[in-house]
Amino acid sequence: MTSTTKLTITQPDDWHLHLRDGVVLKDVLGHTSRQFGRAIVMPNLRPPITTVELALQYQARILQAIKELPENSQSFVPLMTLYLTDNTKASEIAKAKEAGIVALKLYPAGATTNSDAGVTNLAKCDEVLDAMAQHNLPLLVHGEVTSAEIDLFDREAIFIEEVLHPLRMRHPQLRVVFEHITTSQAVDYVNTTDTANLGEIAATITAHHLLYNRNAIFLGGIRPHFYCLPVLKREQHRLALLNAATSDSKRFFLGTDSAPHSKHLKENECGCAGCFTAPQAVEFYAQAFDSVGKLQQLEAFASFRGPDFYGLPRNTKQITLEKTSQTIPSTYQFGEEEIVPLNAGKSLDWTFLG
Ligand code: OTD
Ligand code: ZN
Ligand code: ZN
Repeated sequence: MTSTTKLTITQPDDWHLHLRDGVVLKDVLGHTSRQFGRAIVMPNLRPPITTVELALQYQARILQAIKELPENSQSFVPLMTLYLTDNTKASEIAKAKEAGIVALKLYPAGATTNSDAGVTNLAKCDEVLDAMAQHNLPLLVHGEVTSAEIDLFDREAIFIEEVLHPLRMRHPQLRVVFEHITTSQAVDYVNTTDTANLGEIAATITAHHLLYNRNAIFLGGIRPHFYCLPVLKREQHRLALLNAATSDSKRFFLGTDSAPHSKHLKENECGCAGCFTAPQAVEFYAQAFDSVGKLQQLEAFASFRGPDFYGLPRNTKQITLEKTSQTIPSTYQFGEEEIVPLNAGKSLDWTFLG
């Protein structure tokens, strides 16, 4: 009897990624471009990427950084997004489409890292959302309510009822990606939604939400590298996500939400939110799929459903993973600082060969 030892699949894409900017950009980009063909680049810089002009300038900096990477990483394609604000103009949408921007991102103000400029009142965005539906530009949603009085662990489930569903009812042509879902309620909503009368919906799922539940944050002490937003949830939610990701549904696809912060900003009295998973992203997903005997579903989740949703061609290159154990390095270079990857120093069953 032999078990699967090598897995060759179409090169995957990362449909939700934080690349940052400036001195760390090249270091961050190197990890993702080694494994993925394309990535949707999140616009939550400081200041945020709110206009087509800013997005094109950011894209140019990324393309410049790509030129300094190894040969086999140079075909990487960054897909750009705009950060929706109360003041985004409807006229910016046609320009965005024209410039190849793939989506707009909704951050409820204050929901996550660098979201202070986010939307305070979605009613102010009705015209923009209509223009997006008209131009077939999807809305990518950070799906958490932000009121301080709502329990952190309930914010996603409440967002569905209070914000997401009403939003789709008001804009029935709008296509939506519910980003980095973390709960069974989100899985159920995406699975059972009325697509006869409402716009298409899909969801991205991170590797860390497939592999860990909230105990990981508190295992023998406080573990800042497992803290992200939306925060890890109970085991029952992790199981629902794993079930969705490995199912035949076209609505769930890969988005790492790899969100790098320097070691000192994570290991801090008020540590930043975000898990840095880019260096071993594909291996983490393989580990999760393998844990339930569903490796045969990995290619659809990682490489097919994302491009199909965005109306882009699937990648033609292939990548290979081997079931050989690797030890995750304790740190990587991050500009002039260091960064700690998720599960640093621990071993992983899978290794990316290229
Ligand atoms: N979550 N950290 C960040 C973004 C994500 O909500 C997200 O997309 C970040 O640092 O940009 C995080 O925990
Ligand atoms: Zn988010
Ligand atoms: Zn993110």
